[in-house]
Amino acid sequence: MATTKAAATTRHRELGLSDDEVLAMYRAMLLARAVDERMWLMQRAGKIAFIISGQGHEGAQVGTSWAMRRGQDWMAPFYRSIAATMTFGMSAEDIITAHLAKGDDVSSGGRQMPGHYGGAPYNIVSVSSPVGTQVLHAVGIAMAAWVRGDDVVAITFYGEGTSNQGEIHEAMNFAGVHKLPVIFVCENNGYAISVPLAKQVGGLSVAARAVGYGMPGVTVDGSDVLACFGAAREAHARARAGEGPTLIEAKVVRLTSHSSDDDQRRYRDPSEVEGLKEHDPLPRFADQLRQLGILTDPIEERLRAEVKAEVNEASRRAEARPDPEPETAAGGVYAAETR
Ligand SMILES: Cc1ncc(C[n+]2csc(CCOP(=O)(O)OP(=O)(O)O)c2C)c(N)n1
Ligand SMILES: [Mg+2]
Repeated sequence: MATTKAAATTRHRELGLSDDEVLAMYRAMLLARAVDERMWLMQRAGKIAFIISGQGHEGAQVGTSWAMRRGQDWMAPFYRSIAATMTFGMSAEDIITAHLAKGDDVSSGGRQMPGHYGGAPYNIVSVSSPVGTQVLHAVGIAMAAWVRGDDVVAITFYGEGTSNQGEIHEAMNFAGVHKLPVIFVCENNGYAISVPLAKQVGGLSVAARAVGYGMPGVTVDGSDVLACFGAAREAHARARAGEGPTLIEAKVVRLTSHSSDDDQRRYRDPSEVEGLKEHDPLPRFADQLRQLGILTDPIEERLRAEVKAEVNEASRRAEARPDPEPETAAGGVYAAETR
């Protein structure tokens, strides 16, 4: 065990992370999971129309987003990006408010579907429903930064099913040709709703395609937060140095059904679902931090109590916010309305 401890100690320090920072990363994951779980309850209680969960993806999201500069870089997320958008600045209250479609929600004033995160104050571009469009947006942002000479890196997230869409290949090839400062994070959870990986990705590897786009492709264990951080930190440095984009494929697990409208028992064996728990990034990170003595029982208790209080307060405040005015329903849809 001593060797493991020594190796683990060097690992986060070698990545430039302090003990406090890795604990903050763990807290961020706990908070994202707690917000996610609370929203399932709110959906079941009829308060939220629909929830599409990030449970199982938190390690990849917190790890990669942690390498970005909040308020300077840009993020183009997807519908599972609860932990990523929260790491980039959105609060528990922002996320819950958006799901409740309240009138002053930062993402869209209550006019987007649940899971369509965004926030101008946070440099987070709004999610669009057709999967993969956000990848083009990230490349456009990186292109604009390059043209203007701004020190900006764009990061975008999407699933492995989405990685087969035509515009993904166009976006990546364009970014590769022009060496744009963009990081592509594919959260490969092995399913596109009910369709398993073998029926979506011919070569079974998303990262292997990177060579054809003219960029490095890295495969990481998405349940290993530090591995994800390390890959993103390197990709960020490469982007800033003018060396172009990176494709990171994070192998993650989808711990829930695709969404609250789906029932994975119809296409996933119960033993498979049970086996996913060992890849849950939360207990895995907790174990690593415990081995180092960074996480102890009293610290874990304190963190869980803080997170619970934060989610309670966020839900209370979000529920008390006003609904949108009916006459704003078509706002942002027709050009004439925006004048
Ligand atoms: C262009 C387009 N096609 C189909 C859909 C319906 N759809 C929504 S999510 C999804 C699955 C995407 O799977 P993946 O990219 O692996 O992401 P995951 O949900 O597994 O995280 C599909 C097919 C859509 N929203 N947009
Ligand atoms: Mg998938």
